[in-house]
Amino acid sequence: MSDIRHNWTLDQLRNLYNQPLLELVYKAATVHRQNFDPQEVQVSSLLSIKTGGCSEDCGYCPQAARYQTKVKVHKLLSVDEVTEAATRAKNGGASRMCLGAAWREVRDNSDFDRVLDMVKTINTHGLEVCCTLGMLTEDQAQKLSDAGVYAYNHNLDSSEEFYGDIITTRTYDDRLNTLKNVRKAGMTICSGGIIGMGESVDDRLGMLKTLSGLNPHPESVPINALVAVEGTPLENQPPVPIWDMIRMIAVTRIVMPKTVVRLSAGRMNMSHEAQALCFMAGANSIFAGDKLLTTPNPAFNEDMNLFSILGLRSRAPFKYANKSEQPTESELAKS
Ligand code: SAM
Ligand code: DTB
Ligand code: SF4
Repeated sequence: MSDIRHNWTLDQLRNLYNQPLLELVYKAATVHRQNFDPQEVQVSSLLSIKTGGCSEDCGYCPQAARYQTKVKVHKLLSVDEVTEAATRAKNGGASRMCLGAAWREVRDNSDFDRVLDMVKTINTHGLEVCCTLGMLTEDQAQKLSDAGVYAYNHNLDSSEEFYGDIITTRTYDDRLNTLKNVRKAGMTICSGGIIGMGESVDDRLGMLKTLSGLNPHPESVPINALVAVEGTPLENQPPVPIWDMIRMIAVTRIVMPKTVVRLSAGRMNMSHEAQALCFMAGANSIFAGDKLLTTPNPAFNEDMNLFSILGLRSRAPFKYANKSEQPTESELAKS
């Protein structure tokens, strides 16, 4: 089993990232096999429960009110609408439903009460629930946890140094503080970022340094390739080379060996062969279903076809004991 470390230095991360690509993939694949069943992939379904009209200025985001994008603004969905979507996701083979809201932060009002009802209802359908609703106070985090939220997604997005180039309406410390509240309330942490926004390799690695410095490590780390959306300040960013995505996933796998690494946004621009290399490099989760929050994602059947070609299978919900996200040694031995 690999050691869990919280003290990776930037130099060590650079050495990992810059080694010959196939060496890096081989090392990451080895770490992956020591800690997970490499044929198992966790499948999440995403649903935007409140779309657009957000007060923040995140440069990548089509849901920020200040940018002219084609996103159709929608107020908070009803519990029934969300239940219907959860049933579809479950029948499609997802183990987790992730509810996203275009909010800066949660407010203590009837919308929040409705989200708590959504969470309780989805749990009764046997799906893990993840929420991504913006910043949380300690008290709000506890309410979500009590309602049965399994994971809270709150991304650091990039390094602290680059953060201010992309977002000015909140700080890196605000993000870290919400993560602290999530941890305190007993939910698992899902936190990662985006590559392809114009950041340097050091910025990508700086983010991994911060994430791997958290103790315990986040249980899941989504790595998104920027989806450059018309109307956002980042609309003209060139697509990130797939080799960067593979390197980023591999380094994430090596430095957080027991964390679920999610190959997140950006798969519409990736071939099956490219995605196969990402799985080889240690990715073991995806968002499935033909829509992310507002942008397209591969169709569910296409992903199941890819799984069948690669010999991968979807992980069952609540599979591992005590929210650890990875098998115990005896569970691994049985797989
Ligand atoms: N409003 C909440 C927040 O910002 O935490 C939750 C929803 S927000 C859309 C969730 C995450 O989606 C962001 O932190 C960002 O990492 C990712 N995201 C948003 N737009 C994206 C894009 N165009 N390409 C890739 N990832 C994106
Ligand atoms: C994450 O890291 N990626 C997901 C999820 N967390 C919420 C969101 C991706 C959004 C891509 C742009 C869109 O569809 O609006
Ligand atoms: Fe709002 Fe979240 Fe989009 Fe930022 S990423 S503009 S906070 S919805």
